[in-house]
Amino acid sequence: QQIRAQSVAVLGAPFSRGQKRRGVEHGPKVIRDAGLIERLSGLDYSVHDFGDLNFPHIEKDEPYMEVKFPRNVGAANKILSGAVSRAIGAGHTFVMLGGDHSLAIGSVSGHAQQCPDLCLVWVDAHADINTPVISPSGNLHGQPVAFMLKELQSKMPSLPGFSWMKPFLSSRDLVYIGLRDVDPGEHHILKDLGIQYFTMRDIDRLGIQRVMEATLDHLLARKQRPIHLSFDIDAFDPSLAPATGTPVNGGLTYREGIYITEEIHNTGLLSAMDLVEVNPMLGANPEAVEATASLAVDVIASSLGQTREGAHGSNMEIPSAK
Ligand code: 5AB
Ligand code: MN
Ligand code: MN
Ligand code: MN
Repeated sequence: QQIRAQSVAVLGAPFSRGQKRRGVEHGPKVIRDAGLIERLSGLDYSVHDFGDLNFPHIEKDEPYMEVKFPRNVGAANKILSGAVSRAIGAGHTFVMLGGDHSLAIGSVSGHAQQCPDLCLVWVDAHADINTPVISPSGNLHGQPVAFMLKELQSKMPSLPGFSWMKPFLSSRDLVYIGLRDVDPGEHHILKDLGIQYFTMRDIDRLGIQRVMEATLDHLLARKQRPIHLSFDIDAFDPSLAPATGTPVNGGLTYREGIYITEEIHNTGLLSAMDLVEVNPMLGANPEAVEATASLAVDVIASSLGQTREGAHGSNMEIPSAK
């Protein structure tokens, strides 16, 4: 089953209410300004840039328990979910530019509407699996995975703004890579549900090659199915990706990050991806912002088939000597 489409849809999601810092809503603009569309057009795709979504601003949005902006986050994700479902239904490989990571709720659920058997690779310093009840911050960008998992359904309060969505993912269809800042409640959930994860320590022990082998084996050994890659730029070391809201030391090297995306591409099964948490207001200077945005472009291009070894068309010949 080859699901690789020859067209890519790019959609910006300028949204920041899943956390408290301003600026991450400008992520789509700086990633485009770093040359994303040109880079993807250089690969073998027709690129459809659908621009940025328009999200409503819901004025009255009191916290629910400790959870901040539930109605705004719920409404934005409902809109995003519909847009992703339509793009995948039209046959595109889908790329979502965030915005904060609460947007994965809409992105992955919209993808799942078209591809109910999808699996999820979550590349992040964080597990983003707090339930609204255990979240230490109340920020929804630290909770998206909890909304997706069937196994957590009974632990999830009904938040205002989320009546449109139902959990759709089994915990065995998810693998984390890059974890190094996991809250106690999250750690309990990971262990309790037996979720497969590879922390930075696991990458130190095994090397990224064996981590990717185990990741793809876990998700694809029984059957080939569509992959959703949700890539939080804070998975990288802060020296490489400084312009982000929740940096954690000791992250992925450039080569580890690109190896992850090359291996995902090589499966031929990547169906949709998110690139989230680029915040241009948090770089110490313009260079820091440009470095982070350009890294985001490299991650997306590599996920879609840009290789380090190079490539050439099948009709190429070595020109003869004159
Ligand atoms: B990100 C924290 N676990 O729940 C929480 O950047 C951080 O999308 C979440 O991975 C980080 O607030 C969310 C402490
Ligand atoms: Mn995240
Ligand atoms: Mn993170
Ligand atoms: Mn973050």
